Amino acid sequence: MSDINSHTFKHHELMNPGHLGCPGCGATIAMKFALQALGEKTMVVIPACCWGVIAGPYPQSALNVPVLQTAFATAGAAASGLRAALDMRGDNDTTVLTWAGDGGTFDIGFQSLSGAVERNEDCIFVCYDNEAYMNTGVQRSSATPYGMRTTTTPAANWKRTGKKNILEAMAAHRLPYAATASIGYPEDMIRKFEKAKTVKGGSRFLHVLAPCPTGWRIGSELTVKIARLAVQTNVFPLYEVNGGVEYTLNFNGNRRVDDYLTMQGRFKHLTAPDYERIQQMVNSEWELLIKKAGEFIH
Ligand SMILES: Cc1ncc(C[n+]2csc(CCOP(=O)(O)OP(=O)(O)O)c2C)c(N)n1
Ligand code: SF4
Ligand SMILES: [Mg+2]
Repeated sequence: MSDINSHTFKHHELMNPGHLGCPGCGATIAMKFALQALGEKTMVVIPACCWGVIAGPYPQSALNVPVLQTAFATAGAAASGLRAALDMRGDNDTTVLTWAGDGGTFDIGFQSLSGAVERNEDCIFVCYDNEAYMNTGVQRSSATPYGMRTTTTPAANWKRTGKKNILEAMAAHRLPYAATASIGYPEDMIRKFEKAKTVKGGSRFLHVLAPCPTGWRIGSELTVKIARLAVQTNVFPLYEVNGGVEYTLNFNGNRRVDDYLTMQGRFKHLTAPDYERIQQMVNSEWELLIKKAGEFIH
């Protein structure tokens, strides 16, 4: 990738060293990069999720930007109200950023997000995806991948359905900009947040893979490595969609899914035929993406 390792940070640190996340929390790293790109004129809307805890109890805060905590299902609506209030005050500069987990995006928050994006609200909507309801004890969501054990898909009943393709669902709203990002590729992620900030004309959506050592049953030192492997195996491809239709692929992975799956306790029950099945699923999604992008573009 041409520009993936060539970024210089523009903004000073907007996250404090202390926070209430677990050691190695990918969602915490994701926020650090997002704010480095967006800068201090940002207001963050957080529904119920791990980040509702990570930020800390008022008057303490891990963030040096304002935070509005809202109900699990309502990030899109709360952000719309905040945007309207800022606009009434003549403040068009401040970025309104929703920061929801996969449960608050793919599942219970989906109607609110879809409504906000259909109205083309001038906000950046982010899903930090740790692929389950982590804050309440690792229950499956519709972002949980095929093969994962969670507390609601335990033992032999590991999840047998695939992950919802949230980026396609958002692209179907024909919003100005949507992209995937991984905390394992900070330069690419920061570039996408900077782009989301400058794109005018309505809603932007970013889907960020944020591994969770607790729920994925990995060592806290492996978060970034796993986030990179997800991209290198095409399990979580990096791409952008302009206007809901124009696809650009940012990275061409060539490793087998086994390299990703075998490092994680959440998949340790899987056998060779399961790896093969998942490889086939990944390959067919990747081929669809190539068709949409026309070709792989650096
Ligand atoms: C209406 C409602 N139902 C359930 C809850 C309990 N709850 C709080 S956080 C959470 C899980 C959030 O999962 P996700 O959005 O994926 O974020 P994560 O915790 O994984 O960061 C749940 C079920 C709630 N706060 N409100
Ligand atoms: S449970 Fe997972 S997402 Fe939540 S704070 Fe811990 S590491 Fe982060
Ligand atoms: Mg989650």
